[in-house]
Amino acid sequence: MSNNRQSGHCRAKTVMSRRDSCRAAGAFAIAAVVALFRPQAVIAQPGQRRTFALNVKSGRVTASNRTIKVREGDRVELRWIADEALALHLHGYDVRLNLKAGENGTMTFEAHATGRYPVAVHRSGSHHDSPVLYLEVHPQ
Ligand SMILES: [Cu+2]
Repeated sequence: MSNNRQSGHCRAKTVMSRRDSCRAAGAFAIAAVVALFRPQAVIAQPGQRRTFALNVKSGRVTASNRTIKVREGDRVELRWIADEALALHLHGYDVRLNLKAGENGTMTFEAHATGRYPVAVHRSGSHHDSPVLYLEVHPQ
């Protein structure tokens, strides 16, 4: 008799604890779903500050990579120095910079538009040489 009662009590306890763990698993699953759809994942994060030092010699950038990559929304700073006087023109963003030989010059802008944009050298009049650099703005 007492054995039967004990086993019955045990079985009830087992069922109870199973239900509890089920409820806990359910709550965990809901928390995971809420975390996945938090609005924070949708809101654009503020852009980073990206600085590039670029050295132009004989009309060419000496940096190993002639394509620089940034993210949409970044604050971009292109610090130029050249061995001759020249005018630089970042197409698309339409940022222009006149450099004197051996003097630093900086282009500063926010990368608000995605795409691939050339930086051309203007030496005389409207003559366009092949781009010295490409700026790639990738989506966030
Ligand atoms: Cu141009």
